Amino acid sequence: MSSRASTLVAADLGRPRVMGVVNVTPDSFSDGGRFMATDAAIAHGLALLDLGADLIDVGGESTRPGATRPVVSEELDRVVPVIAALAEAGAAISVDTMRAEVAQAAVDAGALVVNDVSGGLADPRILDVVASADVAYVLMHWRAHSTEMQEHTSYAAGVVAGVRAELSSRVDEALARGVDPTRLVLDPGLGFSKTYAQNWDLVRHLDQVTVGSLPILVGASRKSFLGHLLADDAGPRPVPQREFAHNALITLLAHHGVWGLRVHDVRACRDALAVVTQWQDGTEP
Ligand code: PMM
Repeated sequence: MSSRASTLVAADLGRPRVMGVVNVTPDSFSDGGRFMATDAAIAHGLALLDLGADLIDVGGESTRPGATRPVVSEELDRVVPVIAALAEAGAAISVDTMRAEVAQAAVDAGALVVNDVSGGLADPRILDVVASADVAYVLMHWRAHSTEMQEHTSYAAGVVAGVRAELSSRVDEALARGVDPTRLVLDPGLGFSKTYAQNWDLVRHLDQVTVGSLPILVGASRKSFLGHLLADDAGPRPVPQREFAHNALITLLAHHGVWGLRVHDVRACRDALAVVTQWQDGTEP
């Protein structure tokens, strides 16, 4: 069935789409507290659009390891006014939430994408919200909430087969609840119940992670496996100094073909994608 959301998923931009992150949280690991005020979050979203973001991902809950959850009303207060203002300004908005109530309010405020890091496990009712609205659904691989996710990194058949099998069963559940498959995007969930080495295994074998031919979104920006890779005697590379490595990684991912990249630094990402486009087909960036 053709819809706004399936068109958004299927559109061929000739490059991965860029999802710019706006975390309206006090405690996200990379930008917590910077965009907590509604005005600051809106201004940041508009700035990311100017820099070339295709989608703005607005989230009100930090998912960094060990984070405690906001109550629903707090999450709603954080994200809904930001989504409404950015949608009004013409932006394509994704809401980063695991909660059905927040997803519904975000859709009502104009969101086009529900980005659920729990793939419908944290609050299964979110699948009903997605099924009954004209929205795309990013279904991420997830095993547990942030307080305990790093206790669940054991994959009997290896992380690639394990993530694929678990994504596949979540896709089955979403379809059973009536979610339109043309509106689905999968995400391997880098950093969520994954060791550093498992993240690298996943990015190296993304083609084996997907289910059928569903498109893949990757969120690697500023994550700790990059900090670990670049560690020296002083410890892991600090969050603000991981961008060059991230850009190298997304260049590789783009060259091998992903649907989307979830990033904090939109300009750096668009620059990398311009290089990939030029490399691949010689069209002017
Ligand atoms: N990572 C974070 C939050 N939301 N959503 C998707 N789809 N994929 C991710 O990898 C992802 C996400 C955590 O990162 P942040 O704190 O920088 O937002």
